[in-house]
Amino acid sequence: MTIHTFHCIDAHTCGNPVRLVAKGGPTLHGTSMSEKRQDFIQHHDWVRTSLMFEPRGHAMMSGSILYPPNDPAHDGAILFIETSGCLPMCGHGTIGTVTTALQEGLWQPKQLGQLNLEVPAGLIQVEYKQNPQGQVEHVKIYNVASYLAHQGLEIDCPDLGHLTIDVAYGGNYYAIIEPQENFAGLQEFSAAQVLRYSPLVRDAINKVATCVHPNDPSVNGISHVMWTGTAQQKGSHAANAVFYGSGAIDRSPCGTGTSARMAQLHAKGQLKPGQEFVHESIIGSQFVGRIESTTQVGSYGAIMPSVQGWAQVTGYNKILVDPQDPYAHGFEVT
Ligand code: PYC
Repeated sequence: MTIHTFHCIDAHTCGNPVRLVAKGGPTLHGTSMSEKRQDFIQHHDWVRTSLMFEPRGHAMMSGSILYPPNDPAHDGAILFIETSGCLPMCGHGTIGTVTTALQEGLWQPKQLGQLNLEVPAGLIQVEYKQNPQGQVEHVKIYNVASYLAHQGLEIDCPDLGHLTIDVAYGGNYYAIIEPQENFAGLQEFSAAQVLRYSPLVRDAINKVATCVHPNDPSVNGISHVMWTGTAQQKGSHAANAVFYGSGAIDRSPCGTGTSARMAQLHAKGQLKPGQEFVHESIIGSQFVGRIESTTQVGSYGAIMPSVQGWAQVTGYNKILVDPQDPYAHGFEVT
């Protein structure tokens, strides 16, 4: 039996891991990254679980596989892999992937300082700043159109009580919990409480809300739960903690989450186009968000968000998956 070898470069974006698979990813069928994502989910998901779950990964592990673009006019294509599945879009994953791919010479941009990248959620533009030493100092993503899908949904969360929740899309669907009677705000909540209540909220909200992307029905369901609160860092406008998978809290401020949050605030008249929105994570790291313009997604009013952050490469990781290993495809302790 063949031992599978994956040449990975590990990085983190503002504290959250990004394991980039530079060599060893499967060939995928399809003419877009959305179709290729479906092919991966149906035929190759073991690659994700092997590289993301224990013993090679951990609850927060997140990564990407590089593919050639489907349209040669573009610079590259990314498939996102994570403990929670194969995301349509991942903001911190894009920032880490771009930083690593450029620093390691895996992509040759058609135009210096800019990239057009295909992701399963659509086409995204990226701007980056690379210093003369080759270090990428920051990456700004012009993310997919983001919109408020549901406002004021009511659920009962066991032990916490009644909660009123909005749902917004920023590349994934987010249940957004703002401070209210039974939730005083993230600053009053522990990581253990985020881990305890988020799966309960996610189950309950998916029972009362249907979310299907108007332009791509394969993007559906509320996968992420965002708890919001008062900023703790100088320069931040708000704080958040995003729960995903079966036991992960994003250590970064969450790119798709920040996009979803800006869409929600814009729809409620609390954030204007052009206004900066500095979002802080559970460890205090910051992304700079901005509403670039407004648009429509199906019948929904939407925004075109940008999110800027930085990443750091942490090491080279040649990972072996031996089919004879009883834990070849990984495991989760839940
Ligand atoms: O940055 O979009 C993001 C993200 C999604 C899940 C974890 N991070």
